[in-house]
Amino acid sequence: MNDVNSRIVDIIGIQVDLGASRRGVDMGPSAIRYSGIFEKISELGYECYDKGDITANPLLIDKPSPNPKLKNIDVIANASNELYIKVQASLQNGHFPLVLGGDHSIAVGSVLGVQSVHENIGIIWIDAHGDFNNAETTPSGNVHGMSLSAITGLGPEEMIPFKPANISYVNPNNIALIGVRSIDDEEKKRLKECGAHVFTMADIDKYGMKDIMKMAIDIATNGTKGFHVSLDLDAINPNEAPGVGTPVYGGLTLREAHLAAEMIAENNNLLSAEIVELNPILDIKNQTGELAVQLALSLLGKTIY
Ligand SMILES: [Mn+2]
Repeated sequence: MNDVNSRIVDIIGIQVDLGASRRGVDMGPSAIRYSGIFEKISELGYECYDKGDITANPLLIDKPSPNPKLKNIDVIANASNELYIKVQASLQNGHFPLVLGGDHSIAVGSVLGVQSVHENIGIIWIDAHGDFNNAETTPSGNVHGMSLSAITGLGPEEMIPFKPANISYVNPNNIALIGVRSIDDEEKKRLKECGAHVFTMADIDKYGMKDIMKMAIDIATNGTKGFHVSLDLDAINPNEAPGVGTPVYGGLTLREAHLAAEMIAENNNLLSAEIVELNPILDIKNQTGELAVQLALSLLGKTIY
């Protein structure tokens, strides 16, 4: 069990959907708030602050990208910089930042914000995709598929112009990617070469979620100050989480996702978390928004009994 009494949660929304090809995940924070995230975290015994939403700078939205392989890069880097500052401030105050996306590009801001305070963190990245392309390998130019690569220092550097030189990249050996089932060939090669640990859906079928999570937590805590969880809701099977921009069948069940979140909470090394890629337009009666709240509560230590 987490020591809930010693923890204060800052909810930080970020309404950015320009890293994806399909619009609408900018409404994710609203849908999650609508499902009562603030009240439910408070009921769990935490002190909770809603820090509002970061929005895309309108002056940058229509700015042509200097590189067609990095669509909307300036507006995304700008919003990620704001997120970096907010996450850093939250941790410096001794709070727990809970980031609500937005598309997955914004993870560069949250992860580097945590890294700037804790210096040496691990990451558990739960996702149907690898998010490990860069400008050279991307088939689409959508930067939400490049954020994990950027924070390991393998590009694109343009996503993280705000990273101070003295803050190190995240060591791929401390990264566990879970739930993967859609990955580009070049992306696969790059992930294998860098030393990140990838647990595909086939691995979960074979070993079970419990053993996979044990391994993932070992990886993320090995020699680190703790870890960040980046939950892309498309990791979950689309019949249970239909409200995502890039659904892929054959994903995690609701119970597997909860098991992951509960094991993370029990381990007590979680420094920060984010939930991304919720698209309310594609959702069914906010089912995925409700699910996001339930998973956030499990991450924060809610148990059934
Ligand atoms: Mn993702």
